[in-house]
Amino acid sequence: MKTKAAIAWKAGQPLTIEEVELAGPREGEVLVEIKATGICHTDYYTLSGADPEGIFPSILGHEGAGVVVDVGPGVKSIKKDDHVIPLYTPECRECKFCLSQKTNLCQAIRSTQGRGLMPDATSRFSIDGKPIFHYMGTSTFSNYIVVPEIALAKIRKDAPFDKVCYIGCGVTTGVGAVLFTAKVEAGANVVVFGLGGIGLNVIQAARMVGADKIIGVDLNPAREAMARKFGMTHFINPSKVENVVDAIVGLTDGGADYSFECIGNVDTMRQSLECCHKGWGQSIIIGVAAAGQEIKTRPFQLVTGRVWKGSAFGGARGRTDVPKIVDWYMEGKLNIDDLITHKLSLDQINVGFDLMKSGESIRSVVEF
Ligand code: NAD
Ligand code: AHE
Ligand code: ZN
Repeated sequence: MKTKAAIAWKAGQPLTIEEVELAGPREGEVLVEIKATGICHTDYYTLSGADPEGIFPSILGHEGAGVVVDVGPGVKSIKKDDHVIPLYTPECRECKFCLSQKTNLCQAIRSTQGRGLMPDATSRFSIDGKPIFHYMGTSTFSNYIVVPEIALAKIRKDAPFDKVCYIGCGVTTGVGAVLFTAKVEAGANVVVFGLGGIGLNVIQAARMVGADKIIGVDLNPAREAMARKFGMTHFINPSKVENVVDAIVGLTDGGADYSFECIGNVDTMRQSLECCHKGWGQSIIIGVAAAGQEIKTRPFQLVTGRVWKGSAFGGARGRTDVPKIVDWYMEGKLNIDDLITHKLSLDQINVGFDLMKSGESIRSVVEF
């Protein structure tokens, strides 16, 4: 079949909207009509050329929601007309990683996914017989996609696609980092570096669990009002203080219990560790830094009990946890609506990247 999609032909160039040939689902695969997709900073990161796994030409996008159109042979857990969120972190429930119960990083299809291919090492997308690569196993900047069954979370049918698509990455990443990775407890002091599409979700989850001080750090002064609405109690603009770490330590009687880096900058990653409380403070790294970047600190920071941890997709197990997060939104426990600041058509997708770069948008959502 044909599908309309935004193609990333080369790093650093705007996407172009084209008709793409899409081959049907094979064994264990599912054809999904994407109804809406968010634009995440990671799409921009890969498009910029900074991602060592970036492959071109490809169809980016990993924050979608849609409806199942057809299933391939052997598919058991998903049927036509199901509403789904594609998962860039699948959940096979069979691999060593899934069975360990220690991580959400299912590795069943990670190697082909990282090479822009389906599990059988081929692409379903092509133009004039030449393959176009998949991205993060999802490629939600295409109206129709083929994905493995293990990479789909089945969600309730009354959830609006133009809102819950954001649960495909940003909401789950931010909320999950608080609930599943850090397990923040009531009364804890929390610091959030970067008040964008991820950081604001960290803030709303910190409020949800009853955190005490919730300190936001961002260079963009326009982020303060939105972050306060989501639960931030104190705002630090790094350009207005002499030393960000000292400012946080001063506000928190010695340091944060938990800090979350939601920028992707190795200098703020260091600050995120060093602003933590001696003996127990944990710094959770969410931001994705460019190829070649490295983090550093004095090892004494770790010797004296501060902890550096990473979090991918908020530590969420997609097929299990994503339907629950959709329920939380539908029950009014999570605010997604106010974070979706812009709605676009596929033809306007490059505007979405411009709005992100200029700091005007929190999330832009493309509706098909
Ligand atoms: P975003 O562009 O919406 O937000 C980034 C925020 O950081 C902005 O508000 C910006 O003003 C602020 N900022 C930039 N540089 C700063 C600095 N030096 N000091 C203080 N503030 C600064 O991005 P997003 O969609 O929220 O994504 C944030 C990061 O998280 C990205 O690196 C993205 O790739 C990554 N990410 C990781 C995961 C994961 O699973 N680990 C998932 C989604 C996104
Ligand atoms: N390919 C990148 C890594 C990018 C990365 O860390 N991705 C996160 C999700 S970001 C979503 O917006 C992730 O889940 N990582 C775990 C994994 O297996 O990729 C690079 O820098 O190499
Ligand atoms: Zn993302």
